[in-house]
Amino acid sequence: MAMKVDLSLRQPEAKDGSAIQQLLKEAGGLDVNSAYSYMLLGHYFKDTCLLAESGGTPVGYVSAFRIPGDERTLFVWQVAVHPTRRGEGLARRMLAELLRNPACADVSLIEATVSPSNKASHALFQSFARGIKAELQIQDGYPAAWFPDGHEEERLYRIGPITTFA
Ligand code: 9YT
Repeated sequence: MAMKVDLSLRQPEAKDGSAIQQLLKEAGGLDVNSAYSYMLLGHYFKDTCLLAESGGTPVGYVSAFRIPGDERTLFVWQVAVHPTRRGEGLARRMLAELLRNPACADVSLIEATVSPSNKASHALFQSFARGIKAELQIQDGYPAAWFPDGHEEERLYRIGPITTFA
């Protein structure tokens, strides 16, 4: 087995957009959005996004934003981990790091949508909620019928109240 180079976590920048899109392609199971959308996130939402790199290559990524008009809620858009770096707790580490960021100091609720086949995100949010003794509610989100192309439904996950990272 190849030696694993240490990980570093940092905020993404606009210029990381193409490499992040490539990570999403390799990670599988998530929507591969345009490189441009990852550039926008790195440009305008960098405070609430996180990139994990190994040897300068992205191996983990979390995108999130504070909901306009409801700034205490952090919407976690995508949590992606490269197949070669699964099972190391990287997703959890990125989420915790994000919440520790001063930009998230007064966040008290996490929302995300997760499709039924996305077992990794389901397990992540379930164990994350348990770890901080918060409640996890799973509600209807976006039904499959709203998507054009055989996309699964997206169920709405809500985790709160969050106090541990305050
Ligand atoms: C938390 C997370 O990664 N959700 C995925 C939402 C959606 N299926 C997407 O953007 O891939």
